[in-house]
Amino acid sequence: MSVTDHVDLERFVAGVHKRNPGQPEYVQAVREVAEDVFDYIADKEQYHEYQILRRIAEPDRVVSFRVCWEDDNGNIRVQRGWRVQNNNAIGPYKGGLRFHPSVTESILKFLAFEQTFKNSLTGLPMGGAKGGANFNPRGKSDHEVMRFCQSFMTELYRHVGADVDVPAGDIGVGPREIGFMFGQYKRITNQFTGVLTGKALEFGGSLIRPEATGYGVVYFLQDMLERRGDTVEGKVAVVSGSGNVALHAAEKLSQLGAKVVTLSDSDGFVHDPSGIDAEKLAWVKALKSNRRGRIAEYVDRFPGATFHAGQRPWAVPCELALPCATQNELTGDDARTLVANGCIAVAEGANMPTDLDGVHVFKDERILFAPGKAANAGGVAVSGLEMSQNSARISWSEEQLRQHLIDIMRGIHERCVAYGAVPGGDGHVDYVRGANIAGFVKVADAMLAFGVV
Ligand code: NDP
Ligand code: 2IT
Repeated sequence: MSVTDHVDLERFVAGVHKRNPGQPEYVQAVREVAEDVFDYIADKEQYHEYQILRRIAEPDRVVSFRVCWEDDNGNIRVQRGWRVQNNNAIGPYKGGLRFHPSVTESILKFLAFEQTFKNSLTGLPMGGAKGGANFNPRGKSDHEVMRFCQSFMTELYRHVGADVDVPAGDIGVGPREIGFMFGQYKRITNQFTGVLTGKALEFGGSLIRPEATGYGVVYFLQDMLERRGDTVEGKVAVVSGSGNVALHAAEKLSQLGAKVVTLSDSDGFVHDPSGIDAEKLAWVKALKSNRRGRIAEYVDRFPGATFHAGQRPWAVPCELALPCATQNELTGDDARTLVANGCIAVAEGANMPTDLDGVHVFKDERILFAPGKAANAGGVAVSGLEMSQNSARISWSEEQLRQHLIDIMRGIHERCVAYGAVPGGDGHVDYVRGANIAGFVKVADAMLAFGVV
């Protein structure tokens, strides 16, 4: 990047900062994309003339609303809900809903911004959005969750629709919550349409959707390794999280012969040096879905393992690292530790789990580093396929969907290589740059076609 471009970049980021006070995650996500896109568009006048990056970094709209519900003791509770519709240049808004006490407008804006590029990378016609609420499902009864979801949808329904905006799950929103919200949407509108994805199979859900994000991350990791004549087989993998993404990533890694040695949740991580195999994973899945238990319980069931309270797993030596819990869970220091311990590849299952310092470490050290917007796109891709099946009122077979997922992940990998290959870099690919630019170009060119709107 030339000195002038760098000055322009800093000025641009300072403007984003000023216009979005108190929203550090949002500024971080925009900065990460801008670092690559500024360089790419330096000699492409029309993107400047039409202020494309400036426009993508201003959400189409941010809706926030009050969500009242009654708990089991008859207390009235008040939460805040949001839907951030970032950009619909290439298709209806699409992106998950997050229910977690840490949710803020900044977090949902960063997620909607990232989603815009991720959805573009899939090659499917989907714009970018995200939503959620500062509601904590932990410790709530099924009936409390139901009442919250119904109240949330009673406002959200005005802003979404099968051809307008199609939400799905994310942290704290799984099949149970999607079921409650779909039921309420159908009841209010009297329409049975594909307004949500991640539905159960009985009412329009798609096979493979539960597995898609985690499996897709591992397919992408395989594609990166394959380019170097390597595989995941026999390698030690450190995984964070123990939710939908983490458990399916661990499952696919283990099926392919890697040894997964950690899982985590917000209380800490478990380390099982003998490997978390299919049988142990089945136990964790049941723990998390049936009992909504904590990962610390793993060591009572499997005494060879240890629990590390309040810690993240990045100091455990490994060749593969898959952060699959939440944003900024892997810092620059963690990245340096991973590299020093011999880690050769990192694939992000979560959205923006590596902070900006960490991203720079991985880029500078030239390890294989797949950013979330590329590596975890399999989930939203199969959501896109769920939308297609709903529109056509058909259901594809597991085999068809599995092949689609593999093909889509391979396509994303190829787009990253096309835009991220480092000139004179002995075949090295900067996957962050590749994903940012490939994701940007499709959205930007659609926006150019529409003129100034
Ligand atoms: P789940 O709710 O199923 O699981 C989330 C996991 O992350 C849990 O183990 C949870 O632990 C842990 N976690 C959540 N917040 C924190 C925190 N603040 N600190 C430490 N651990 C935390 O969510 P998903 O698996 O669906 O999502 C995980 C990540 O993957 C998110 O970044 C999400 O945006 C991303 N993602 C999800 C997709 C999907 O299809 N579901 C698609 C693409 C990306 P605890 O139980 O203690 O909260
Ligand atoms: O971050 C994500 O891509 C998701 N949570 C999935 C979104 C979706 O619409 O399936």
